[in-house]
Amino acid sequence: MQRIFSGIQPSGIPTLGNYLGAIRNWVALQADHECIYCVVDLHAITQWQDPKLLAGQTRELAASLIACGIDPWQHILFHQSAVPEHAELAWIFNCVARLGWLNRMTQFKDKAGKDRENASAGLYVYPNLMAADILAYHATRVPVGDDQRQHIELANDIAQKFNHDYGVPFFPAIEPLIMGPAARVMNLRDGTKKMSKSDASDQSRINLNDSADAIAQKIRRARTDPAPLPAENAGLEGRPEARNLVGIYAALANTDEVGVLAVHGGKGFSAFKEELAELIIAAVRPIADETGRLLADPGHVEGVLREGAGRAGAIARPIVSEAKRLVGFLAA
Ligand code: AQP
Repeated sequence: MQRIFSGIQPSGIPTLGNYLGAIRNWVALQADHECIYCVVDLHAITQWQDPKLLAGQTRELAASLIACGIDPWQHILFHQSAVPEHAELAWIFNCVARLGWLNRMTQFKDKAGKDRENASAGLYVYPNLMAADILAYHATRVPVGDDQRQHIELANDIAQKFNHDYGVPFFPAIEPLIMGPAARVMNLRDGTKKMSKSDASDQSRINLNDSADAIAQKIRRARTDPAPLPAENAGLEGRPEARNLVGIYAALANTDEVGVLAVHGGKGFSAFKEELAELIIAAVRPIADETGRLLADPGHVEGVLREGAGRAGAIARPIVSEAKRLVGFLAA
C-alpha cells in the first residue's frame, strides 16, 4: 500500500477551497492508502499567528478534519510541532536546496507580496520544510491543490540532489495527486485570486463553520458579471468569477462544467446562485455541526493529536536518523 502525506495550516478556519481541493480527496484516499495527515503549525508561523489563538486553531482544524471524515485511528492525524524530525530534516534540506530553486517559487512571491524584504525567512524556505514533511515518512504520494504542484516538483529536486550528493537512492520519488474538478477554488470577491482561509475579507470565502444564512448571503453577494451563464464551457473564457461558481457547483454535484452548463446555460445568476448555495449548505452544515460536537470536549481532540504524533514519530525517527547518518553526523 502506498503511503500518503499531506498537511494543512492552522492559519484560520478551513474553507470550501481547502475542502474541495484537499480534504475531500484525503478522505477518499483512506480507502486504499496508508495516510498520514498533519496540521502544519510550523508552516503556519511563517506568517504571523497570534500565540493566544494558535493552539485553539490547531485543535479546531483537527476537529474539522475528523468531522470531514479523516479517520485518526485507521490512519494518522497529528500536529507538526509535536514531531521534531520535521524541523530537523528541514534544516538538512535547507542545505541541499539551491537559492535559485527557491527564487522560482510563485507561492513565496504571492504571499510575500510587494513587501518581500519584510517576509520571514521561514516563508522563503517553506518548500524545504514541506519536502521534509513528506520525505521524513518516505511518503510517495501527496494529494494537493493545483497551487502546490510547484512545491512537489521542488521536493523531488531536493530528494534527487540528496540521493546524488550522498550517493544512495535513499529518498523515493514523490507523485503529486491533483484531484477533482475543483483543484483550485477562487476568491468570491475576485475570481483571479484563490480562496484563502487567511484572506482579510470574510466575504471572499466560505468557512467550514459558516451558518446556512452566512453561506446564502456570501453566494448571493459573490461577484459575477452581467451576462447570463453560457451554454458551453468555451463561454466561460475570460469570466473567472462565473467559471469559479460553475466549478464549485460541478464539484459538489459530482459533474463537470459541461454538465452544469447543460442545465443552467442561458439563465441569469440569481436562480443559479440559489441552487449553488443550497448545495454548499448541504455539504458544509453537517461538517460544522460535527466539528462543534467534537470541540465540546477539547481534551479529546488534543488526545487524538498526541496519540497520532506518537505513531508519526515512530515512523519518522528511523528515517531521519538514517538521513543524519548519511550526511555524516556523529550519532547522538
Ligand atoms: N482555494 C483553494 N482551492 C483548492 N485547494 C486549495 N487549498 C488551499 N486553498 C485552496 C489546498 O488546501 C490544502 C491545505 O492548504 P494550506 O492550509 O496548507 O495552505 P494554503 O494553500 O496556503 O491554504 P489557504 O487556505 O490559502 O491558507 P492561508 O490563507 O493560510 O495561506 C493544500 O493542499 C492546498 O493546495
